[in-house]
Amino acid sequence: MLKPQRNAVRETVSLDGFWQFRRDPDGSGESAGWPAGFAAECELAVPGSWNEQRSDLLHFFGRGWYQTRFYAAAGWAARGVWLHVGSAQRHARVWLNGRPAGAHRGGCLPFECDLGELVRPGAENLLVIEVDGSLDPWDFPPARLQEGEERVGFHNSYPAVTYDFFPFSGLPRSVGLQLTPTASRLERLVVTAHVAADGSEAALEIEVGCSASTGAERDLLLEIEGVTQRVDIGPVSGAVLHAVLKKPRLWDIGRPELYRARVTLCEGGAVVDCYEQTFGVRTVEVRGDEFLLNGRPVFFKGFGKHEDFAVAGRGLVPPVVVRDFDLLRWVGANSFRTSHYPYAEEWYEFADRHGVLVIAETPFVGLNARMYGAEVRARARGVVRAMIERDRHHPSVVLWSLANEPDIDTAEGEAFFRALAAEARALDPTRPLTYVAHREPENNRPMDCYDVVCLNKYYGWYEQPGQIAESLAAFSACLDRFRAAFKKPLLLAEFGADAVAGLHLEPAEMFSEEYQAEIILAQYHEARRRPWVIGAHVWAFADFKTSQSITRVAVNRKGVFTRDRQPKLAAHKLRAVWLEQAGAGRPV
Ligand code: BDP
Repeated sequence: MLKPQRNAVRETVSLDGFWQFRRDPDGSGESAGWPAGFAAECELAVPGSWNEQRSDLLHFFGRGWYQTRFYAAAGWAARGVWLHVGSAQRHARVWLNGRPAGAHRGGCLPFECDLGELVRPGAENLLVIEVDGSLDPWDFPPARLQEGEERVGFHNSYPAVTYDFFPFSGLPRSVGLQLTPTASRLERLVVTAHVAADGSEAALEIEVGCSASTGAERDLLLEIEGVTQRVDIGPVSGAVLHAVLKKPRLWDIGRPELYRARVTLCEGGAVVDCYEQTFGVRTVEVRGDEFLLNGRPVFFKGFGKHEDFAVAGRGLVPPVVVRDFDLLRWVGANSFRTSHYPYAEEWYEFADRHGVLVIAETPFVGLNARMYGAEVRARARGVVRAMIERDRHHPSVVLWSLANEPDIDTAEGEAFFRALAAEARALDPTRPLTYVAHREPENNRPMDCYDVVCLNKYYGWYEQPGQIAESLAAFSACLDRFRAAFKKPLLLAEFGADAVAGLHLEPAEMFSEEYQAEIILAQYHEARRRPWVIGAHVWAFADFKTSQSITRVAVNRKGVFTRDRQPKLAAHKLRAVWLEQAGAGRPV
């Protein structure tokens, strides 16, 4: 699936705006005829989670129906018309003019529906999307604890989910139409660059997928950097093209060199579609104890984040994207992790354009023994496939994280994580793999098939609370245990403490800005003493909304920025360290 784009051949129609909305608490909407239109209860903004837009929706986790109207021009009769939904949290069913158009399960990746046969040209069309925001215990991530199930820290919270962030619902990303001249179109465009050892050239492999054969003779026109080639592919639906870039400009941290590959699909000599894929040329490799970008070692400085902002919830707010990247630059970070799910594509595109590294994560958080059976495993593989397919063209994505803090205590669990690694590696042999561990090495046996050990540890917070100096020894010993067990480079993926902005205590005590700053700096320096530690990501970039519990004061306050993106003391301290290190010529 290609992200919609507007170019010389393709048109897009944005459906973002205010949609009509109605709750369907008992699930009777379909039988009551809502697919053909319903009497609205209120209006909601798309993109946006519904929960914080209206007070009465904060804790609504049922089915919500959205509808909007768009006008289709008469000329649409002959054209390809696809609906693209950036994400529906958590499951969706779609109708156009009362007729079923598609369905999708899972809330963090896009889906599309072919509207070609359903659209009414020269008329107004009614689009209805039912979003099932129920807390599905079998979703990725599992949105509800099962009877008798406990996750340390997350039990006794409301709503009781298996993870530490609010289970926002709704349509958090853009919704729009993609129009192509005919129903034949390009469906896939993957550019892989193989850089010669001496950097003198890059061999490009361009995989092109088209919609099913129409029997017509097809040819593809490939344009990169002003060089054009035409390839006759016959009546088939895919081809692999090759090209060579001489003296490629390498994409790097702070040096966002990008290229564009334009592919035009012709049938019987007539142009039927065109797509432009942005890509970068760079190498990533884990060698010995180092993570190499273009052959040079990288130290990851940055954060785990969330898609989270007041009122919009998980909804995409473009000014927040700009602000977050500006703050990453301000604080001297070079990277972030899309904890704990794939983000809106705009985040990765921005990272590509600004030279920021991304650790791209699956929505596999809160997994435990009950999630490792055959059905879930098959679905999980599908999610990995969809994520890699969606995000593989981003040069900013340098590491796939296949899970956050899974509990792997059974043979089935081990098999699950070994199979997942094999799947990801087969799909994308160009990037290293990790998953984010917690607990102890013996709870993380499958780590031996991953390239980098990512580790979350909260010494001085959940363990040995209030004792920064004392907890440092335990923290160090833990890093060393993981090193001894796996002999791999280690990235400290989460560490930190809650701080209530404005709370100052001397001497530093828990929840004060001083305590947070002190613990982050102490652990950061301790970790950096180890040559095999390849990065430190503070948890978290900004405060973010969670379920309610006695351990969360309205939001998780481990952000070094507040939820409205203002720095706490820790952000200033990190800035001093990170900018000084950059100045001293240490690896960035
Ligand atoms: C870690 C989780 C993260 C939480 C964090 C915390 O990976 O999602 O928000 O703990 O407790 O275990 O703040």
